[in-house]
Amino acid sequence: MKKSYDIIGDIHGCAEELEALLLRIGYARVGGIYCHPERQAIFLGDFIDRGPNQKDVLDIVRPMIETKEALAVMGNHEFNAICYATEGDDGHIRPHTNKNTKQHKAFLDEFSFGSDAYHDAIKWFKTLPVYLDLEDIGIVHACWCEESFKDIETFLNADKTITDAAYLEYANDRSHVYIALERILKGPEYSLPPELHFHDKDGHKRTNCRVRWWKDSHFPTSQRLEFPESDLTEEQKQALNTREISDVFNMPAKPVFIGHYWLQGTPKPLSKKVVCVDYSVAKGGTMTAYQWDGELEASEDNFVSI
Ligand SMILES: [Mn+2]
Repeated sequence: MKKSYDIIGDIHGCAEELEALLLRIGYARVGGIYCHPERQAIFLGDFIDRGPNQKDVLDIVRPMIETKEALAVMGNHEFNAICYATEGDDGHIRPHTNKNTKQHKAFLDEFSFGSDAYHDAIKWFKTLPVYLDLEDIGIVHACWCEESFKDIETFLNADKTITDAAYLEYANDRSHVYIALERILKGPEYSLPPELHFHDKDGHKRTNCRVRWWKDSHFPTSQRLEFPESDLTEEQKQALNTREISDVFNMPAKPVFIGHYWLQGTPKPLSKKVVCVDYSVAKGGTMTAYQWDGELEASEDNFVSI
């Protein structure tokens, strides 16, 4: 069994960068499928949306996963795509609003809604597990949360794929399934006090922000939250530091690899046990991999970027 992994971050339709990265880290195309004699690739999800080559990406990763040259988990973009395609009791589980359709546009342009190719892609997305609890490492798109894994246990199949019943349950935003899947696939959020509401890059008013769940409660609250580029003033930071984050996050015992967070700059681990491999390739950043060879603590020397 292969014990060395190349863990590859969010791809978002950037097929050229993905191929360049695979070649750089020693994969070769044999019979149309990228493979490595000694290593296995692991994809962190978010294959689709945003970038220029949606179909090309699926044509690269699907055969790798089907032949076990690679493992993969589901990203929130594949999950959203399934919900956009699936009817619940009250219309599509992800409503076809302008905002949701716009976020999904690059994919819908290449896979026209309702076509055979579209249904085939959606069916394949459903085969992606929510997380992978491997012997020595954990793999999940946004947040490693064992409590949430337990909360949705009965709504997952043995291979950690999502049951049809879970998608219907998710349509109720007060269900345990909704809360757990949001946390696992999109990451935990924090409700901001009214004076700290902000507008995101699309002009949408945001009343909450992402939590850096890998920073435990020894860090001040302002460092555990993620704000857009505009930094907080010293006063705002101090006001925030008097507030607590009520959610408790247990730090993983083994190395955990995530994507999702659109990081920038030179890759480095988020902590000794948590590594994010998403360096914003679809926003002018890099396609990045972490080469794991059995170490118990993550090292910044193990990143490769294109
Ligand atoms: Mn994501």
